[in-house]
Amino acid sequence: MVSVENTMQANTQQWQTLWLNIHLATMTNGGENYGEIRDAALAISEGKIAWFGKQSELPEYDSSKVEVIDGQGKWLTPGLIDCHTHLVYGGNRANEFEMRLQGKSYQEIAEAGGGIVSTVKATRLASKAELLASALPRLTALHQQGVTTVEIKSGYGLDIENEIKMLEVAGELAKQLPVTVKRTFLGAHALPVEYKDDANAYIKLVCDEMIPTIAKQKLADTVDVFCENIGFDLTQTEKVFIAAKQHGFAIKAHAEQLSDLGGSELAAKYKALSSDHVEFLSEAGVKAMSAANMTAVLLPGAFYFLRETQLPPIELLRKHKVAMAIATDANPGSSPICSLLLMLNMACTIFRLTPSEALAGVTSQAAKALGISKQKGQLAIGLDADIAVWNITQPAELCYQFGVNPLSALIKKGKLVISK
Ligand code: DI6
Ligand code: FE
Repeated sequence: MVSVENTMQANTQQWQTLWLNIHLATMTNGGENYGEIRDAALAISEGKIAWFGKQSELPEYDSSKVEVIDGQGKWLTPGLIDCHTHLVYGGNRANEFEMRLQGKSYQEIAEAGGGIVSTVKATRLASKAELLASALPRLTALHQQGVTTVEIKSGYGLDIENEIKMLEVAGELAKQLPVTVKRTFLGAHALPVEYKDDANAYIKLVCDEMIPTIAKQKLADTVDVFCENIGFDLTQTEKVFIAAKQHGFAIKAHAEQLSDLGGSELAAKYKALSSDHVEFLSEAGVKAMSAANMTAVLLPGAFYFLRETQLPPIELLRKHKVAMAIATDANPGSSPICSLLLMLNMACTIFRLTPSEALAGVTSQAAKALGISKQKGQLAIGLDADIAVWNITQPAELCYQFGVNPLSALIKKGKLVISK
C-alpha cells in the first residue's frame, strides 16, 4: 500500500525512468503474499527506487524529462540475490559423480582424497585468467535468470596465495558483468594436504596470517567456516570466528549439513549473519538462531544432488521466526547448479516452502543473509533499483514452471542491462 506521505514527498523532478502498466512483488513485510501491488507504477532516480505504488495514485510528473516504459502487464521483483555460491573453482568433478553412481558416498570420496581436496588441486593449478574464464559462464547463467547480486566464497585455494587468487577473480567477475559480488573468505573449508595431520596448525595459519592479510587487502567482507566432521570442529570454528571478528569481518557458517555438531549455536553466540545448509539443525539450534536474528540459508540443490534424506527443520524455523534464504551453493562437488529459478522450484517441491516464502528467500531474506537489507532485496523507496522484470501472470509462476526463462528485462542500479 502506498502511504499518503509517500505520494506527497515524491520529488518527481528527479525521476529518470518511470515504469507504467506493471505489477509489483515488492517482497516487503517478510515477503508475505509477495508484498503484491497490482496495476502499479515504479519510478527510478539516480539508481534508486524513487516511487512506487498504484498507478492510479501516481503523482504528476514532467513527461518531457522522464523516460517512460510501458511494462505491458509484466511483473517486477527485486533483482534476485544468490547468497551462497562457490562459483570460482578449477576443473570439475564429473568423475566423482560417476563414482557416486557406482556406489561410493560423498563422504567416502572426500575421505579418499577426492572431494573438496581434488578441486583444490585443480584450482591451485589454474591461472587467474583460467579461473575467470570458467566462472564467467556460471555467473552469466545466474544473471540471465535475474540475479543482480551474488555471494562468492573462496575455499579451494587453502593457502594464502591461492585464496587471494580466488577472491581477486571473484572481484574481477563484478567488472565483467553488471552483478554486485559479495566476497566471503572460506579458508576453513577443508584441510589442505600439506596440513593433513595437523588441522590446528592450519587453523592457526587461517587465523594468524590469512585473515589479517585478507582484511588488509580488503578482499572480502565476511568469513565462513565449514563446521562439520569432514570439515572443522567447534573449537577450530570458534578460533576462526574470533579472529574474523577481531578484523572486522561479518561471519557465517556451513553448519549441520551432514551431522549436528552445534555449529549454528556457536555461530549464534558470535552473532553470525547466517547458518547455511542446516538439515541436521536441532530445535535448540533454531532457537539460538532466532535469538541472534540469524538467517537460515537453505540449499536445496546440495540436498538434491547428494540425495540427502534429512530435511531442514522448516516447521521449527517458521515457529521460531527464523528468516529462510534460498541459494544455489553452486560448486563442483555438492551442487553443480547455476539456476536460482531451479532452486525456487526445489525449495517448494522438496522443502515445501510456499512460493511466497521461496521468492522472499532469493530476495529480502537473501539480502538479510548478506547483511545488505538496507540496500537490496526489496522494492522500497531509497533501495538500489536492482529489479527483475518477468513475463509472468502471477509471482508463483517463478517457482512453478522450470526450464523456460521468463526474464524479460533486468535493471541494475537503474540501468537496463538485459532487455528481451
Ligand atoms: N559444503 C558444501 O556443500 C560445499 N562446501 C561445503 O562446505 C561442497 C564443496 C565441494 O564439494 O566442493
Ligand atoms: Fe557451500
